[in-house]
Amino acid sequence: MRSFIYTFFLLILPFLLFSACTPEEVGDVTAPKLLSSVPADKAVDVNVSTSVSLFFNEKILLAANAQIKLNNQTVEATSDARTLTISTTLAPSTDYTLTIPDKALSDVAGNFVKTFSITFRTSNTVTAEGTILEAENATLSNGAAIASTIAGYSGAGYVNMNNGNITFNVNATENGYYRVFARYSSGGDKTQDFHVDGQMMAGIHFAQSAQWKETEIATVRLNAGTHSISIIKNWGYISLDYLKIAYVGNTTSPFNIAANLVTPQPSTQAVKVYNFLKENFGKKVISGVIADSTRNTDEPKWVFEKTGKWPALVGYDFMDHTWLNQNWIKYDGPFMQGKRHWENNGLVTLTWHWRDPLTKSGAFYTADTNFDVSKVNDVNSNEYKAIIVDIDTIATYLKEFRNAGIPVIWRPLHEAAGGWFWWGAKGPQPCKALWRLLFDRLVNHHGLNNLIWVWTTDVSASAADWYPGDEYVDVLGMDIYPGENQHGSQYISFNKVKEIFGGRKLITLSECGSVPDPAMMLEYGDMWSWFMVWSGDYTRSDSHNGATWWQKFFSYDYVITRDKMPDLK
Ligand SMILES: [Ca+2]
Repeated sequence: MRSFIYTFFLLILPFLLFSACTPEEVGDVTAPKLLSSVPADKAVDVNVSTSVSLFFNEKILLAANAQIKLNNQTVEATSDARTLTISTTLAPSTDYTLTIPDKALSDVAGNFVKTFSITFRTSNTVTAEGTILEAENATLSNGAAIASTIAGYSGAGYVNMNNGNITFNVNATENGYYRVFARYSSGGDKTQDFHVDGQMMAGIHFAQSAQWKETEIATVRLNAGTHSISIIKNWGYISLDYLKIAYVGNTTSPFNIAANLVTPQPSTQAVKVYNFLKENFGKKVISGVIADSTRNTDEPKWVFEKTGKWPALVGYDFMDHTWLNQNWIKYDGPFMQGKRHWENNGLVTLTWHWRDPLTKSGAFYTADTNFDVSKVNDVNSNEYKAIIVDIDTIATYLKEFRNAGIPVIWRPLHEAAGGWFWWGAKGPQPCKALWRLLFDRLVNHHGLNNLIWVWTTDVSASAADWYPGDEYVDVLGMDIYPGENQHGSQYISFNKVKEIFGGRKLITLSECGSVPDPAMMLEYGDMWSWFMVWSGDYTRSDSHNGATWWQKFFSYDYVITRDKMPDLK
């Protein structure tokens, strides 16, 4: 036994060590072995800035005519001792196969490495320059399919949405805001839903475009890390070529809210309410609910019964008030109920579903009336005269509020750009003329100095065309019905309104279904001046809001309920 140990240390061990350290010596018949690689074989989410390198167990030599292939393209490579480095620029969201062919690499003894490959996939890392995420590389579902019929696409094709959805995985490099552009083609005007990490964030309007068209669709806020961005089927088919995403920065531009109301010499109380809205804007949100038209106060009462608190703001509607002498209409409903609410420090808002002024048919939907709003420009037309009669009728009700010292947050001609109400049926010009006529008639002719004027906008490309103007509007409202159980932040729309109108006006959620969770408003910065939930299921059903959500809204100290309101009389 002793002689074996002696032999091992003196003769065998030195030979083993010597062999391991100098395999290139004469008698070496073993080719270099791959120890590891960057990226590792079968790696996913590989950063596009990664330098591709292979590491071997011994020094390697690179053949002069080595045809090293990356996705079938020959690439430059350099060897340095045991490392082979590939010269290439990786694209995001791409599957790669790196192939080292026979006779490309050897050790110094001339033992060639047999052909082998490694595969990896790059991530969708987004930078300030913008990253293109081809739709054909995204995850498709519900029948969305790759196509190539429409020429001029980027990458290897595009996706026909059909009835399906397209989901992109995005790797945000930094916390902050990212602009999202879409290159698409569409046979008509369509709308699709935009989801981030499974939350419905905004409805996206795609204008008709037979050719490929790149358009900005949203600015999203992402924390560093991986996120999913989805285009979800809503209405109509589009073809999507790619999304392009670019990092913007970590802040948004500041507001510069108008100091004064647009009404000259407004009432003391209107000024107090406006100042209150301004003081709380961005910090707190005022809770509100519609009072189910003129007929009752069931909705706020229901909220009170479920939570023990009244919403701070209650909405009423002059929907029936231009129908004269109808015994079923409670003409004094908005005033009597609004007055009681105001006396308890609540805020009053009024909408006007303005029924056809001429025929008195009761219709206000474009589909149900051919009332021609463009006649607003012809003072001799019957339409113009009927408009004036109706405005004067409504003025008598607004004067009741004025005479009682009650400011009215006044929101006529809502959702005009949608075109579904007659006041929006003929495009922006007659609608703006009607708004200015309404303003002039109520403010200057009737002396209504208690109104705070709310214009309901959308965020389409034409939103600014519909705007009556800074001198006629105090607050910008959006009506958002995000669908059932969608309490995510609506900051994309909020920030778009701010951007389109220059941050000079307060922004409110003038009507809504599911209310964004106020904690999300705080986190994402879409602290709307107030929210006003619509009646019925929108108020009461758990699928929209319901008792549990109302209790949650009122549990936040930055949600203003009526008991938290100061006396603004
Ligand atoms: Ca494409």
